[in-house]
Amino acid sequence: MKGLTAFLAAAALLFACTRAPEPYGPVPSPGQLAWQKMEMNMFCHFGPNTFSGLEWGNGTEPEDIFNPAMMDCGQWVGVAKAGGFGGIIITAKHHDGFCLWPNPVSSHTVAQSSWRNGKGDVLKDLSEACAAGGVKFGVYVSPWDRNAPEYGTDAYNEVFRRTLEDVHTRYGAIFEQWFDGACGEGPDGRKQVYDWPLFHQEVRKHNPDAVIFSDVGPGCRWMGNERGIAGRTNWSRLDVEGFGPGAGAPPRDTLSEGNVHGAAWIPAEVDVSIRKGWFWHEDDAPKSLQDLLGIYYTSVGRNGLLLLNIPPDSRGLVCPEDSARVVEFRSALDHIFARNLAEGATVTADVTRGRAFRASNVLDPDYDRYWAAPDGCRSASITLELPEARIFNRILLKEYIPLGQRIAAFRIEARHGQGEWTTIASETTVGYKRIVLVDDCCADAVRIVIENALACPVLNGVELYYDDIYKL
Ligand code: FUL
Repeated sequence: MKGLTAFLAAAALLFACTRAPEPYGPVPSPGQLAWQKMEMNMFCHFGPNTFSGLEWGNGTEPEDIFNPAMMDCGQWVGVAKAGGFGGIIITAKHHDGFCLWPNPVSSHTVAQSSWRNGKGDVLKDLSEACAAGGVKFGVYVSPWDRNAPEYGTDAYNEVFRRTLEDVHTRYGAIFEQWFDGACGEGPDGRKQVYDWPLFHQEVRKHNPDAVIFSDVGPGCRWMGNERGIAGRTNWSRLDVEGFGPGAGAPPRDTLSEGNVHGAAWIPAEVDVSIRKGWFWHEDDAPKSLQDLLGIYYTSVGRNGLLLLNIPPDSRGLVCPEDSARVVEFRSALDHIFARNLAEGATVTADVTRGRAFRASNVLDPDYDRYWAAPDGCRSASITLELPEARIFNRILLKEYIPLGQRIAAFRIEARHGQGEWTTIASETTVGYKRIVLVDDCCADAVRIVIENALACPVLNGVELYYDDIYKL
């Protein structure tokens, strides 16, 4: 009897330790997870402002101003692919109200312009080019409208719903719907009370997997600035109760860091333009390669998704300066992240959960294989003994977010030869992807010390890289 009890106890312990950890807090939906894995998307601001030189058109621009004589969306898609952007989001309608497709509930659209004799349709061309190129298609549709005669009355909510219905039913699957928070008043002081539940419902009806962006989600959130810099601490959770998009949004530092105990999974999207303006202007120029690499580290490297705006010019093409910069950016990233110097390491942890969750899983490229500490364990460390001393200056960590975001504080230590362990970085959150920049470090062992986690930590990647050229 005693033997049986002991056997059952041992079996229970084994079972407890081979079970996957319970998720902690809110977790990403399948759509949000697929979205996060895209890492970088391309934004395209295009419309009357491309021709007028303005950033916010006032809605009275004649339709004929829109005349991109050489427009070729296949070229935009080519730029996206060269840059490694998995999706393109186009300003189907910006604040000036001009619609880049023949929206039947508006009289301020491509159909009223003489471009292609009123038969042109940017959304049709772009969605087809995206489908042909294997790039996902997304839309920005500004709720604020400086042209719609109904704006500022209840009737506008229905006009906007029908606008969304049109966009979401004519152009195939839409992976992201962007709702801008900007909402100024028209010259006559008109204000609109938006019916957000109606708008969300309309999007979900036609594209249930679309991630809905606004300052407060629900799919992903604005991260509080247009400089490309997410919080060094960045939780993918947010409390939205009592808040709304635009003026009703949480403070910017909250948007940038999220809420540690936030009730909803609303990860950060980092929107920033390759140029000063969102729209193409003749006297503007692309950011430097160093600036773009910095933005990569403060967006993708800080648990954010980078939405980089590359605005087509007045010919309807991405200009050569911008496309060349995109190609340079991609080749720099490919160079920096070419070889994972953690490969070949022997990985151990100071605690074990069972074979299925062993420490060496952090080297397994299969996304769903991860290292997990036992339940109740809030601190743990994982050590990589490298085959020989190696020089690195970027440490990339991945938390297995299908189980929620758990790590709140960690440090990275390095050891060379028989020397002491030295702390080379101390940080807070990890999330989907965290890239820590350190000075050149030569070490034959690296230790990730998780000092504080909200539930047993889970990591599905520890990688080391050496940037020998661009060094920020
Ligand atoms: C802002 C807008 O007002 C800008 O024009 C731009 O579209 C940017 C992405 O969002 O709120």
